Amino acid sequence: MNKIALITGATSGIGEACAKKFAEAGYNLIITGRRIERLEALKTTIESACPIKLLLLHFDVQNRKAVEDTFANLPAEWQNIDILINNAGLAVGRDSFEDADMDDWETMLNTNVHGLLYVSKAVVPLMIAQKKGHIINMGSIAGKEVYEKGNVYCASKFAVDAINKAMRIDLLKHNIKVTGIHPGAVETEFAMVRFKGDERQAAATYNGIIPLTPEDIADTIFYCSQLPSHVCINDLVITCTQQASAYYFNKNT
Ligand code: NDP
Ligand code: 8X3
Repeated sequence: MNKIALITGATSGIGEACAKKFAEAGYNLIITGRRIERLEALKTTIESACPIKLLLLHFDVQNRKAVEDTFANLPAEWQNIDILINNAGLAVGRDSFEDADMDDWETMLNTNVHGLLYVSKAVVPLMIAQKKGHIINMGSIAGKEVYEKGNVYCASKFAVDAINKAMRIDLLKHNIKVTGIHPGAVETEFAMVRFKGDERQAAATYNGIIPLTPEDIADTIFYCSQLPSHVCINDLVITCTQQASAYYFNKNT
């Protein structure tokens, strides 16, 4: 195995689970995030179990210059990226439109939309040069249905859904696969971030259901990435069995 997967937002949750999954399969990994100590800890964990190479890239995806500078200085041996998993993202706040904080909205749009674009623009030329590649964009069920107090988080994931479709059309001529993954509730640090550290509200997100795990999503992404070169899963919505849509849950009472 001499393949490279780049995973953004690998310091927790779905990104971390993807890093472990792809490392077990022998991929060399570029892992990114803002929390460098988490990246270093993950590197140590993976290296103790898997004979692969890891490159840690430490930047905020909202910072266009930091993203551009990082990829402009990517070592030659790390440039043949086979798979890009655009996973870094977040929700901040869950407030009605009239009460929501403009800073929260900007953080979500800057991270989930602009950040994904900055990283993709840096990596796509490397895939075009190889005449192949696979971009896996992390959307959400929130990018398929708008729900109460989801406003701008939903808007950011609707944008990811549109960018995913647009990338697939424009990159078709370059033999680059583009896959959108749209999970429902997954138990990660997502809810703690959304509710700004309020443990009670975060825990309530998963009350009465067995949610998806980050490993469920990593397994699904890995499956999508292992299909024959002529097969591309375009779009995939995945929920736990007790969730049917953004609104309908069969909660244990
Ligand atoms: P986590 O909070 O556990 O992980 C989020 C990851 O994104 C972290 O590694 C974090 O790294 C990174 N990240 C966030 N902001 C930035 C930034 N500005 N720059 C760089 N990295 C950043 O949540 P999840 O694993 O659940 O979320 C991963 C993705 O999955 C997100 O895009 C989310 O919207 C999506 N998703 C999640 C669902 C869920 O229910 N959990 C359902 C559907 C989609 P660091 O803080 O170190 O920078
Ligand atoms: C995360 C899932 O339903 O909280 O994207 O929007 S949801």
